[in-house]
Amino acid sequence: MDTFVLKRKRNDESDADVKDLEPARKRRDFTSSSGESFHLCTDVITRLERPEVGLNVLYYPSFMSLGDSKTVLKQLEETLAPYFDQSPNIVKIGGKTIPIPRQQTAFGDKGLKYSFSGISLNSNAWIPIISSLKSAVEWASGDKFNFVLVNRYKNGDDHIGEHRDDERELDPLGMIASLSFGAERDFVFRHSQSRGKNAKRKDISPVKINLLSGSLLLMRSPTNREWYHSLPVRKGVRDVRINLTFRRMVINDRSTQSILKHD
Ligand SMILES: O=C(O)CCC(=O)C(=O)O
Repeated sequence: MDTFVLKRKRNDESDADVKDLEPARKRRDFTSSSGESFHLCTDVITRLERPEVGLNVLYYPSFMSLGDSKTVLKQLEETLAPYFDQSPNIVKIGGKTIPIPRQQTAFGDKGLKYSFSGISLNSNAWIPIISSLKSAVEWASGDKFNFVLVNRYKNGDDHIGEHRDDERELDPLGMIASLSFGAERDFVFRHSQSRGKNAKRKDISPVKINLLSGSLLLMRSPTNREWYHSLPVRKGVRDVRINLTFRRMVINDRSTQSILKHD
C-alpha cells in the first residue's frame, strides 16, 4: 500500500517521519473521579492537515505516560468486562450471521444508541473511569461529548473494517476524539474517492498512523465525511488494546438511533 506513514517513538522528536511538531504547550495534572492522579500532556502534537482533501486530524502521541496508560488499561479491563459480556457479539450482513471481530460497549447520556449492521448498542450510564477519561479528552480538545463507543481488541486478529462514523445523529461538525490504551496498532485513513477499482482520485494516498498506548487522536470536521478509517488485522500483535471514541450526538425526540455499516 502506498501510504503516507506517521510513526513516532514516544518523546523522540528526531524521528524523521513526524511532521509539524510544536514546542511545549500544555500540561495538566488530572485527578480522576476515583481519586487517581494522571499527568496529561499535549506538548507533542502531530498535525495531519490537508484541507484540499478534507483531512483535519491532530495526534497527541504522549497524551498520557506509558505508566498511566497501563494503569488505565488495567482499570478498564477490570471494570468493563461485564459490559462487554452483555453486548452483542454477532452482526447480520446480507442475511449472514457474522461474529464481530472485537468486543464493544457504549456509554452516554440517557437514550443514546449506537446501531450498526442490524444490531444496536444502548448506551450505559456513565461510570467514574469513563467520565474521568471524558473530562480529560474534553480538556485537551476544548469540545464536549455525550457518547463514547468502546472497542476492545483482544489481539491483532481483532479489527474494525473500513468505515465512516456516519451515524444519523452524530453532530456533523463535532469532532471524534479517539483515546487508545494497550497494544500499538496501525490506524488507516483512506479518502472516499480513492477507494475501489473505479476510484476517481487514485492520487490520494492512504494515511497510516501507529496509535500508541495513551495517545489521543482528534478527527475534526470534515475528516469523517471525506475519509474512511479502519484498524486492520495485525497478526504479530499479541496484546489487548482498548479504544474509546468520544462523540457528540444530536439529541432529538424523534430518534436517538445511529446507523453504521461495517464488520
Ligand atoms: O479502535 C480504533 O482505533 C478505531 C475505532 C473506530 O474506528 C470507531 O470507533 O469508529
